[in-house]
Amino acid sequence: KSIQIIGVPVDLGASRRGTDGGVSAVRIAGLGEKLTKMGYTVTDEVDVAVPSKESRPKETTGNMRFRSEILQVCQDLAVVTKEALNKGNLPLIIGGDHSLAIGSISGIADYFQEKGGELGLVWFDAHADMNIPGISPSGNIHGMPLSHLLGYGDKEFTGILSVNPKIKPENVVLVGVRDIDEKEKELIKQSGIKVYSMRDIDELGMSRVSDEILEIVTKGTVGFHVSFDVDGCDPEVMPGSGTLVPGGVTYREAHLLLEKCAETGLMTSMDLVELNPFLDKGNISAERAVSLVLSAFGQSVL
Ligand code: DIR
Ligand code: MN
Ligand code: MN
Ligand code: MN
Repeated sequence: KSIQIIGVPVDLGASRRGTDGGVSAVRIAGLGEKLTKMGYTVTDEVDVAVPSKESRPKETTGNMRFRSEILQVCQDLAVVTKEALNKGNLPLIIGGDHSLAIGSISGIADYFQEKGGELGLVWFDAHADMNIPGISPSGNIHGMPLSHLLGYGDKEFTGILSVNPKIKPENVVLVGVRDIDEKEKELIKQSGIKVYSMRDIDELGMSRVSDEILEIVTKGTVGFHVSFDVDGCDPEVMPGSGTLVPGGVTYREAHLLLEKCAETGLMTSMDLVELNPFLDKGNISAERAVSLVLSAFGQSVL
């Protein structure tokens, strides 16, 4: 099996600077080498070009900050992820803030749509990322990717590569959520996507939650993508991220979910986002994130 690692050093979608460094942090933690050791071929590692904040006019306010820059990044990234699949590679996208997922998943979903297949989606996050321009309190695009993939919001973002919504609500699961904006709540309910909150994980346990998630994202689909925002984990596990929310998923629970994802043999691709090495203790968050990615790609103890 062959994996293409795609680096997207974007921090324009968030208020805190520094998620662009997440790409480096994960590479320094040995992602490529460790996947190779597991027996994967890691081919043609590429990066998508992202302009720095300093090189652009200031955008301190607005409905959708750095819209044109992020749109370009997402359009370029969609072409790259689709091309990776066309070449028989499994796309592994490392970020960068979560705005990049509009691009990565648009390319992946479009590839399968052309073949008549639907893509499932596991969204691991402390946040719902279901804001749209006009309801978002921050104007930060990293709080808007899931809504756009479902077809809500800015028409140029929803229309990347094709005009159809990239993902159907019945194929989406949000997990780890514990910080949702007021108006975002309404859109989540309206969309009908399934949400597993921290309470669900506490009451049912991650083993059962994982089984239920995988049932949903594999039913009627060709496979599923995992969009992994490291802030879904507890801040004690992942201190190196910009919008920490206490009471998150433990290291062991996250490993269990991802090991079960691997066991299905149906994971098509993965994003690893929101790592911020400037807020980290050493490089511990990136090192743990790499270990979690290895679980998603089938690493087990024995
Ligand atoms: C918040 C934060 N809901 C927003 N979102 C974050 O700005 O829309 N997503 N941090 O990961
Ligand atoms: Mn997110
Ligand atoms: Mn988040
Ligand atoms: Mn389905």
